[in-house]
Amino acid sequence: METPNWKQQPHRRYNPLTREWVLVSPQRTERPWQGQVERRPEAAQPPYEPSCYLCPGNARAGGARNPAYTSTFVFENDFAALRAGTPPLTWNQDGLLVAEGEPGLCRVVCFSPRHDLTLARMSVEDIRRVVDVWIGQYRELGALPFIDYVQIFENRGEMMGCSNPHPHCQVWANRALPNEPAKEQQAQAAHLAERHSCLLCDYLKLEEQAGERLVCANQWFAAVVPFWAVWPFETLLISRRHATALDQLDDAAKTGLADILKRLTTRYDNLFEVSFPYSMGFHQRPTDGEPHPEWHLHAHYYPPLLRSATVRKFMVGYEMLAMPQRDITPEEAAARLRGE
Ligand code: H2U
Ligand code: ZN
Repeated sequence: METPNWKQQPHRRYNPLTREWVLVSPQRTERPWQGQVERRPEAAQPPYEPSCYLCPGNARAGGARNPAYTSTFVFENDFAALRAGTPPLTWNQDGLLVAEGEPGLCRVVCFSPRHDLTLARMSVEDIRRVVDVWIGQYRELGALPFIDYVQIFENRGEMMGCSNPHPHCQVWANRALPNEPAKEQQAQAAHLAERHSCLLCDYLKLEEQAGERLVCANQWFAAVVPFWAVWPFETLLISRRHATALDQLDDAAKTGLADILKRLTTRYDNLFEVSFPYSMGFHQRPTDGEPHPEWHLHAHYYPPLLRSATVRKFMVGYEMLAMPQRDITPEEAAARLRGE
């Protein structure tokens, strides 16, 4: 099927994972690119920062002290949003006032003892250790009877609410499937039931044929600007082999994941020559004990930067009240991420 020329006309695109639409207005970026990019020099971070609550040996809020760790380090979040002992009480008044007690756990994962590193600047070998920690956390937390979903996510950069440049991520695990994975689960289950194939396996085949939205790939993973992207340089990292979760990756694929994480974050950093801010996270099989063949392991990257290191995208106005909207097409965003 020949793709219409979407470069000129406003149109909406369908997100088959969430079954929602995004408005694309490419004519607003038709004006030629000025090539001018404001750069904001970044303050260089020291390898060890005495006031950092994530650096080895330092004190955290609430009195705990980090060990002198030399690789990765996991601890219970001192300000956890979820608590293990929360009773799962329910409250329902006429179907309109509805609430449930939500038990869960929140952890913080330090990627490296080095305060000045980021995933883009860590070695593949060291990122592989982080991948192993993620798999360990997914397994350990997912095995708890009151945990049906494990969300691994990273906020990077002040703009995305990251509290500290020290390389780290968070793991929140809870009883009920959260909204975003719940939408994706419904869509993936429906696709499997209707077509007897996996939604993201099918989607990735189309993207590999088209090529224009591919950002980078290795034998195990591919990163694309999804056809339905909302954030200017949003990407979707997809396992090329069907795997429902991180725990199904074999040894080579785990290293493949470390490799693609480094490549993708490096492409982001190259875009505006800054340590690129984003929120990212994995979506994968819930840990409710069901096999969930419909689930396909992937990660979303949602970066807020738009035209330069200082101009960012805000979800305001029309987007809060009506629907998400973007100006730069996913095809153009992918080309820029590839460095074209
Ligand atoms: P973010 O940078 O994504 O906010 O993650 C840092 C987390 O670290 C945050 O959730 C926790 C915060 O609650 N934290 C501690 O657990 N102990 C501390 O001493 C400070 C911050
Ligand atoms: Zn630090």
